[in-house]
Amino acid sequence: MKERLQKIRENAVEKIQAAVDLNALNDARVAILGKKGELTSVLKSMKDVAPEDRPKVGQLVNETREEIEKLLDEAKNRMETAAREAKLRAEVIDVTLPAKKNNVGHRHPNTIALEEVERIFIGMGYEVMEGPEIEYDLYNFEKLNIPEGHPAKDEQDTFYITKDILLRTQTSPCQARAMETGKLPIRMISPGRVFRSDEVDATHSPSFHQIEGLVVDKNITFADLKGTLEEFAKELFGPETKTKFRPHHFPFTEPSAEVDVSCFKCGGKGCRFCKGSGWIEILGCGMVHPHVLEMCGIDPKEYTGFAFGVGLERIALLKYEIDDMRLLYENDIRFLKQF
Ligand code: 2NM
Repeated sequence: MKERLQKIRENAVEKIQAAVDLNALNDARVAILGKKGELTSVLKSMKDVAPEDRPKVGQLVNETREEIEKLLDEAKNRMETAAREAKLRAEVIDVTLPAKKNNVGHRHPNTIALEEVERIFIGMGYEVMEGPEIEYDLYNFEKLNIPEGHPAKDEQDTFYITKDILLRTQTSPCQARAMETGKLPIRMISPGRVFRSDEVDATHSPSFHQIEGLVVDKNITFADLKGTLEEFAKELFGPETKTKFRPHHFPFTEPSAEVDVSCFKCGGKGCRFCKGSGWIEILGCGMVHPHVLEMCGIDPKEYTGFAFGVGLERIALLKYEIDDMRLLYENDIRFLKQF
């Protein structure tokens, strides 16, 4: 019996030394101390040992067992410590490496220009009100005094979805909707995307952005319109800026005007930027046509109003001296980074 236990012990030492990892070590433990293990089978055969020898043999078995368990535990600790050390070595952070560059994006030139225009009008007490890009013909044309047969309604210029539904060609439908609510007075701007069936070139795109403004109250006159837009031009292009109102025609305003600002590059003397004229056209405006007020549920004998529309891209191109609108849509980071 003593030799058998000796053999088991030697065998165990060999198995434990041969174990390369924790799994192999566990296999060794099961093979020796497990239910069907070598030492366990010795315990099972105790019944064949003469009763008087049993205490002695039992003690021997226990000693062997304790010895093997001690060896197993030591091997396990050794492996775990080695694994932990390897992990720590692998996770070492080299604090001398250069830091990763943090790439912070910024606003698109269109957005910068939009926020500038919004800031100016909010400062004058205007609300910003947006509306749907898909509109009814009724709001985009009919209520704005653009009737059936008007050239603006041509399929060549407007994206129709059905006979009555289209992609808005201006943001004035937002203003028709605001007037219809009957909440007066109104001081609002409506910025947003608009659509026209145009070929792409340096100054045209089938989708661009407009900011339209509307004021409706008692006793609003053309003087209010002039004062407001002069102030806007000074805020946007600098305090030296002069404005010029030229008669024009829009179906939704009467009278109507186009507004030029003195060239902010040459101060009005004439340069390459203003094509020698000293003036740059920036927006259209006018007194809201009484028929438009009426169709939107406002009594033109009691209320009057003015309205205006500016192209956002036009403002961005002018302000940042960009000569091709397509650059605003290509999203080339090398271009956008400059603003
Ligand atoms: C422009 C020029 C002139 C305009 C008119 C209206 C409304 F809804 F009140 F009739 N909104 N915007 C308007 C007037 C727009 O864009 C060049």
